[in-house]
Amino acid sequence: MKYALISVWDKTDLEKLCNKIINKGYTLLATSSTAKYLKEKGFEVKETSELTGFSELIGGRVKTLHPKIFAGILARRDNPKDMEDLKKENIPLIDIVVCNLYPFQQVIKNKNTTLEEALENIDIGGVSLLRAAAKNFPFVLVVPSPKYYDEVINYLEKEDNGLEFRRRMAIKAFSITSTYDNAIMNYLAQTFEDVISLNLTKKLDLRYGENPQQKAGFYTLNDEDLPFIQYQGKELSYNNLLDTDSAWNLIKEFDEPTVAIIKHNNPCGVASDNDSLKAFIKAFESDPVSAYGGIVACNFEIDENVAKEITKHFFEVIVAPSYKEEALKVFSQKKNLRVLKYREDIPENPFEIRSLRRGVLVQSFNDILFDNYEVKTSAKPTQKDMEELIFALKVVKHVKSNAIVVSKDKQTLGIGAGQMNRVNAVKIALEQAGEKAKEAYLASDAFFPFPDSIELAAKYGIKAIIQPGGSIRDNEVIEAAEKNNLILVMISSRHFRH
Ligand code: 93A
Repeated sequence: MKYALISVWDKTDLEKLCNKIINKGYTLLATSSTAKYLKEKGFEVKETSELTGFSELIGGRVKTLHPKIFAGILARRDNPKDMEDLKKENIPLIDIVVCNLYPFQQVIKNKNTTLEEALENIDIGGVSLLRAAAKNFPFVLVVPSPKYYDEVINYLEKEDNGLEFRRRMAIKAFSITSTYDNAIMNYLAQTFEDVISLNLTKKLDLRYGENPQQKAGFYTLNDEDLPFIQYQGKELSYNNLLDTDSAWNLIKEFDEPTVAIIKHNNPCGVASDNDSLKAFIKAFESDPVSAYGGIVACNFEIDENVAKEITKHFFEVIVAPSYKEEALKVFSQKKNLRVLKYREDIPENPFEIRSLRRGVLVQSFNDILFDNYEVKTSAKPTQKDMEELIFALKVVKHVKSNAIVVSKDKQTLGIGAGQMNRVNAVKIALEQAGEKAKEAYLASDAFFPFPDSIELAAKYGIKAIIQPGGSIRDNEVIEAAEKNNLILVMISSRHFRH
């Protein structure tokens, strides 16, 4: 008697597969609900409890956890002593294991799930079945998901030796059980210190990495789906994805309609405006030269007018939370343009991870703009001044350090990024803003170590500056601002981005 054990939560396409299995001369052995389901569909099935002599115990927590099941899966078919043991105990061989697990990951997505419900959805026996069958893949076929039923049917049809196919299914099975265990770990983890599980699943093959000589792929944690939907355009590249993520994180700082254009992982133009079309035009006009070939992110639904304006220029990627149908029609005329919808229903990574050549760094996300602020000069900001400063600060938080942003009317005018000293970043931002720096606002991602940056800003006519304090020369910096009639606001948080 050849046995195939069927124990599944997800019953998708199960009949199709079982028909083939029966057709190949196997007897179906199944756990209670699966057996009931199959019997209703007209299959002849033996219940696992008939084989073990035990009815399912403690509310189904023990269904298959029995030597009569596991020895039948794990026995080495070419080992006489193993086979002798089975014979002695009257244990049949189980050559196929079709199993998929309690839907723990789905259950915990629901915020109302209690700990008790979550624990009840931790599959123990199913994981053991998958692991046992996968371990013994030289002899046993494991089928860990309905995704593979078509391939399995094909395999059963061909009846070649099939070792390579069984190995591939074994890898899938171990991948599923390890992802499953990681999801449990992450769920139970209560604090940052607990959360150290990095379980990566490849979701996209990328043509290459940052450069053509580098291989690359896109992976998600805990087997989450891709966080975006691509409507059209060329294949996404490694750099596209990197820049798109930066662009998205930036615009998520803002409530009002905001557009960010990103180049080489730094914003080159950012603008907010109640009118979304104006927000795009302002962002583009911040720095039209750099915007060429950039990534455009909008935090609003893109309509036809905005789409028409965008398609006047060359961009690599457009990303938005949603699109009006007419907007997608406009974009479709630019075949190569990648148009993405960002999926916010996909959970964020629980922490930020960066890879070193050896090891990885893990930190919580920089989700705070500032807790409190203090005006350090006798010149005081109006509410509008504060709004303008906060706009600049939200942008500078997403610029590589040392970072300086000059802006006015919620439009960036100059951005100094990635400089090794702060005064150079100030110079670059101010030079780019030029005449427009008059009465504009300046934000710095970290403190000014010397008063030179303040003096330079004053020369260009900057009205107000926002920066985290903390330099041993804070007093000299404040003095320089006072002397030049500038408004200086100090905040509590630094925003390095290395
Ligand atoms: O509660 S369990 O961890 N105990 C077990 O012994 C066991 N064996 C299989 N859950 C167990 N399973 C799982 O039950 C399978 O992974 C499958 O998802 C489900 C099928 O049980 P039923 O056929 O009764 O619905």
